[in-house]
Amino acid sequence: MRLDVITIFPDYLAPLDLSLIGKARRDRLIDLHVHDLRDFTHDRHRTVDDTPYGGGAGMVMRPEPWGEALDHVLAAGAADDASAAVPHLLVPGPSGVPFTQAMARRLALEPWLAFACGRYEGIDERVYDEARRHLPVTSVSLGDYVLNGGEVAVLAMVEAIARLVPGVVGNAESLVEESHEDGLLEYPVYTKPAEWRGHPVPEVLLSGHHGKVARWRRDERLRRTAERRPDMLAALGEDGLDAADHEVLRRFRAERPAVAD
Ligand code: 6GU
Repeated sequence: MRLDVITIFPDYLAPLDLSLIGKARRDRLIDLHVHDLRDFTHDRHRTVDDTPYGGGAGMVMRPEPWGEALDHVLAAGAADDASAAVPHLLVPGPSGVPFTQAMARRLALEPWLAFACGRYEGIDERVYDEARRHLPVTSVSLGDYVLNGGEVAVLAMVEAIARLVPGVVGNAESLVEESHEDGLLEYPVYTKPAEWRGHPVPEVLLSGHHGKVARWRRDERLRRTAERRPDMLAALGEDGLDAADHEVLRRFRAERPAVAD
């Protein structure tokens, strides 16, 4: 998979040299290119922003450097790999569609992704209009809060996507048994010692009884999801839960009555 990131802070992306993603790059599973937007300016001050038409607070990123940077990415990608058609352009920002595990799974199947990191009040809208003439363009948000720029969001998205590319995570099984893969949060985990600072490991996990362990883990997933993410339980609906699940949830709710909002 080829990844291109355009940013005025290339150093922000340095962590992508580390850990699993760094290894995937060295193994040539991920071909990551970071581009400095200022390399596509032509004035002495390497200006990328200007005041907004219509007035208002803050600065807007000018379209010309973005146009040249995207032209460069398209040309460089095509030169490196004639089979790569065009990238899917992802634009991180708080006004995008929610980035989810399902979206990460879909994007992990694509051969070429490009990320446009905006700063200030955003990028001149015509950059998207122009890009959409040649490429699929998707605005994506990590959640309902505001970051100063897209770089930290790109770190998160690249990690979420790249770990789903075959070969990047050694143990493919560990990708399946995860929060957000099947609509429930993950169960709590424990390792040795069996007792630590007066806290014992739940006894069922030491029993060697696989059936009981599996039921306990399912119960804990239901309990956690009901407590932390009632929206996920609702989305799972009746079909996602069986009679035993409903009984666990009923007992859990009786123990801990819901707080009215
Ligand atoms: Cl993806 N980018 C920025 N700049 N802010 C955000 C975000 C993304 N997601 C939530 N807030």
